[in-house]
Amino acid sequence: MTTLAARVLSGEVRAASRLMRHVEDGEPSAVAELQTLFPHTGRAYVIGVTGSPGAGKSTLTDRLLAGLRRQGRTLGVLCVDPTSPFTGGAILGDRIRMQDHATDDGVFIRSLATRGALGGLSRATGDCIRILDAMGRDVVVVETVGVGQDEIDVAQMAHTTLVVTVPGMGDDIQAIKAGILEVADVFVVNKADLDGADRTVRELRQMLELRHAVRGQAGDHDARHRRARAPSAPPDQRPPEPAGPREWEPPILKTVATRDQGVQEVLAAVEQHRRFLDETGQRSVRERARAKMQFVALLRERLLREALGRLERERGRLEEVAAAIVDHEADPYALAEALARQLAEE
Ligand SMILES: Nc1nc2c(ncn2[C@@H]2O[C@H](COP(=O)(O)OP(=O)(O)O)[C@@H](O)[C@H]2O)c(=O)[nH]1
Ligand SMILES: [Mg+2]
Repeated sequence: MTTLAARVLSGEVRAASRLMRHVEDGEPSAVAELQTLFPHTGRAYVIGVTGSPGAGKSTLTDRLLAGLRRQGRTLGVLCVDPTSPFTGGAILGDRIRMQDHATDDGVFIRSLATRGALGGLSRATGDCIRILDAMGRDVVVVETVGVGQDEIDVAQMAHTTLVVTVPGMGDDIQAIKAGILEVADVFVVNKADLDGADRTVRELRQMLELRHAVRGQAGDHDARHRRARAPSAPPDQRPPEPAGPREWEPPILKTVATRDQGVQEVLAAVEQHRRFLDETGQRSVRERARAKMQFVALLRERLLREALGRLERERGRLEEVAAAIVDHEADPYALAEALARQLAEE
């Protein structure tokens, strides 16, 4: 057994930190370690906290950690912020803000930033969730900035996703509509001490009602999609549809994270959602979605690395190839086709 993985399994924080660094840097040696850990994963409950920069995600996460610690749970926290390169201020801020927990062995906090880009963030996040899971952490909280496909991917790795918004961000709600809405299990209107919190709650509620109305219509794409994703028995063996639809209604909760107001209600909503997932069998649906997401991220990065490696050996560095494309000296379609065909033939 590889030592780093063995040390992670025994709960050693320093080993986990090191392995996470390798994972983040895309070091090939991490793969064997992750393989060793994999059979020991699948127990942790994953909570996603997503929303715009400055919405108060870290402050809220910090408060949630305190609450979960009081319940006796061990925790892992990943702050995924692609907008903070390397020594970015936000990461430092997170560290300072969460310092209360620095001396608590039951809380393990780590920041992840994009190093290699090219979609490596979701792969690295998925791997780090598994490391924390294998370490035996009961709950893993993943904080992400809610913009972009990568972040939506990451949000989909959670069992329960909190979408944090703040008063007076009409545009923000537009952005939420664009994609994050579908992954929100609990809406949090943080900074409820500021003007306009109730209005934001109303706007969110209207948006949910609208979605509901659209869903209710025949031929609704979303509902069909949802049914199609449910664990499926052959049609004739499928139990009759329950009379009342067992759909989750995302609650909309107001918080003032800085004053620890409303945080217990958020934790209660997470617990309720967890029970809902268990009772309806949707937990396994989520876990399949997550497994799919993680596997696709892994595969994408792995194949891309292979293809780009070959490209570099045969045609020069990616930047040079890009310059050749701009000058019309290289045909991007032909290059991609050729690389894909070569990989497929091996
Ligand atoms: N007024 C007010 N400020 C808050 C609240 N929660 C967080 N903040 C402040 O908002 C700023 C951004 O918070 P942070 O947690 O770093 O946001 P993140 O970027 O979403 O992680 C900080 O200055 C916080 O102190 C709140 O409930 N009310
Ligand atoms: Mg933050």
